Amino acid sequence: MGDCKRKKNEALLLLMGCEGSGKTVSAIEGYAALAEGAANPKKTIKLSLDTKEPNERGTSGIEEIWKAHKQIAAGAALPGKTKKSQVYSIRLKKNGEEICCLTQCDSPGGLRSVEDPSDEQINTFEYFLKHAALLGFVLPGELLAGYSELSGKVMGDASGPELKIYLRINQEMNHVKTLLAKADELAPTTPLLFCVTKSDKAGCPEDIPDILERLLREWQIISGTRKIVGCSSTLGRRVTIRTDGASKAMITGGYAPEGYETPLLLAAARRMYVLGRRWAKQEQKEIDEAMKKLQEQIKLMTAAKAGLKVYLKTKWVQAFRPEKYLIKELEKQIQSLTEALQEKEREWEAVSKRNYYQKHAEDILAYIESAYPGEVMYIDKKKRRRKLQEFI
Ligand SMILES: Nc1nc2c(ncn2[C@@H]2O[C@H](COP(=O)(O)OP(=O)(O)OP(=O)(O)O)[C@@H](O)[C@H]2O)c(=O)[nH]1
Ligand SMILES: [Mg+2]
Repeated sequence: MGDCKRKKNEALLLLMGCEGSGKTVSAIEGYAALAEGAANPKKTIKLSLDTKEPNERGTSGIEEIWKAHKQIAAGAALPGKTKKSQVYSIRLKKNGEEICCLTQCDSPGGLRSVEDPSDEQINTFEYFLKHAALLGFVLPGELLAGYSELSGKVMGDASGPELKIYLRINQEMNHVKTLLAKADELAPTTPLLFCVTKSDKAGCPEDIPDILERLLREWQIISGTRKIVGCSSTLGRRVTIRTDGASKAMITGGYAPEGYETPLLLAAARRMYVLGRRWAKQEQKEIDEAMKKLQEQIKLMTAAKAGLKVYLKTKWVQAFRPEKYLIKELEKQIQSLTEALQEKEREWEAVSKRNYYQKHAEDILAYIESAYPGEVMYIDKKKRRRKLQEFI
């Protein structure tokens, strides 16, 4: 990655998956969806990309990716086999204001098809594995459809075409497991993202979360150590693609892409959540320290007041009583310190209201839920299915 170190406000997304699983199409259509703009029904959350201002990485790749999208939309060829890892980097805006930089890595066949990957390719891959906001695995729709068809059959009972499906699932899930073993060393808590691409081949998008959850449970990928999200996308629910003869596939009808912005947005939401959690901790730490000082001062003053009271009880002093006004002074000070302490307590409570990172994360998830109700899955660290809003 050379000079490409992750910036604070940057969300990295790594998409891994077998050859032809739909990674490049996902990268192209994901950026295109955001470049065209996305909004919730009430238009209170509008997400878009800044395609004019170069970012720290010089908005790398945006022109090629846009050109590729225009070609797909116009029915020209779909992308061919990716030969070299590509890193795309773009600024994400919410209601016109930049909230973070989104950087995605698209590698050829998740490195499986590359016979002899270069050192640079391996470095980029490991860098993303280590720093990504989400570790994304692409599972093509036909794999999920196949799994659904097997409906719990064990390998011994499968034969012919079923056995073929069984072996394909075996191969895919073992590959996911191998990559996860590597990720466990480099990034043991990064959440996982499973993207079901070509969902036109996998049936109804509302059913996909359940099938995906079953598959991940069966393969013990839901282990309780990481949060897991799952989403789906397609070039069109009734898309037709010509693959015969031509070197590159072409869309012949039904182009209506959906779901492609979700992986990018989930990565952005996760990054915002992590930054927000860190920010709130620091803010509250400072308030805690101020509160501790105030509590100590109150303690000292209260002790001084108690001491003076005892002193005042002696007969000799009672004749003069010059300290009486001192007690009043002390009481006043204790009162104002107590008020300052209460103010700090209120400030502590209000930290979450000032947490803009958290707000961005919540808004992004609210957009996803409004665009794809019930289609995005979230499983928490207790291995329970939860509402997407609870992902942060
Ligand atoms: N039916 C259908 N086919 C799709 C869809 N998306 C992609 N495809 C097909 O899958 C092919 C491969 O997609 P890519 O995005 O190039 O796959 P990849 O994962 O980048 O592949 P490599 O670069 O070889 O690793 C496309 O050329 C299309 O033929 C979809 O939503 N529906
Ligand atoms: Mg590719």
